[in-house]
Amino acid sequence: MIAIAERINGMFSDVKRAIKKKDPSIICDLAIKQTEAGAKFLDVNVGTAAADQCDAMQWLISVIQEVVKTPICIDSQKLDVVKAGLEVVKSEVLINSCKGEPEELDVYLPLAKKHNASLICLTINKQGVPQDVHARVEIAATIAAKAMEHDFDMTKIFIDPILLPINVDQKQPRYLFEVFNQVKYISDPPPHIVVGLSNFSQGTKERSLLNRTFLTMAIAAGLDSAVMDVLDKDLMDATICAEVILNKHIYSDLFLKAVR
Ligand code: THG
Repeated sequence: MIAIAERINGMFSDVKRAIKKKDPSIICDLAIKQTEAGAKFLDVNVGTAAADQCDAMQWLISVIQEVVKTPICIDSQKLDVVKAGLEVVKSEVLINSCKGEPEELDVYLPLAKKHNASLICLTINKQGVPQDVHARVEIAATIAAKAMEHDFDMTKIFIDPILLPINVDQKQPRYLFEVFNQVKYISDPPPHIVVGLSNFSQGTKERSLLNRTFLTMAIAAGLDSAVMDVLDKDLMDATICAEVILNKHIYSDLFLKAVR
């Protein structure tokens, strides 16, 4: 599992406050804790706290890079904020995200290539978020075709089929499992598949249980990455356990420790 740690996001009130006051302590603490918990990337999202989002992105990344070497995932819908982040990032980097439309892919793929970055592409087009399997897979195929056209390394593409909260439409989880299964056959090698896991339980009770049960089922269907709460130990344990069950790690009685 390529775990992308979700917590450095201006959506959370402590991070929002830290961005406003330019107080590095909370950010450093989250960077270190999430790294120790097994994050492969640290998602960095400025949210709505800052007047100048480009400046806030650069400040966050600089603060993080003072304490950890963990790769950064620049999370913004705005191209200028992504570019600002790319200017200061020293590590391996993942751009989060671009829409699966040809015009947007023609901008983001060359940008990612220039910075040797990986790229999350959403299965969203001009019509919005498709609600069925076929339309999502079709957009995923467009993304893969564009990546090939730009001679972009497919193992640096992450397809995000958009995970919606379970209380919005209970048919969606099964659709997503089907999408995970189909995306594996889109190219050889296939792209990665990623979701924003905590979306799934927004507005519900039993958030942690819903998230980790979805994640173990999703791993079985082919999901190999998630923006997730790596500080949720039960979630991380369930992830490791699912991967042992799928024979991705060797079983031993100490498998949780051994895989960590
Ligand atoms: N796909 C991709 N990137 C993403 C998402 C996605 N990045 C952002 C988001 N979705 C994933 N990250 C989060 C982070 C937090 C929450 C959900 C998704 C969350 N936050 C609490 C809530 O809304 O209830 C906030 C709690 C608080 O304020 O303390 O659930 O889908 N590529």
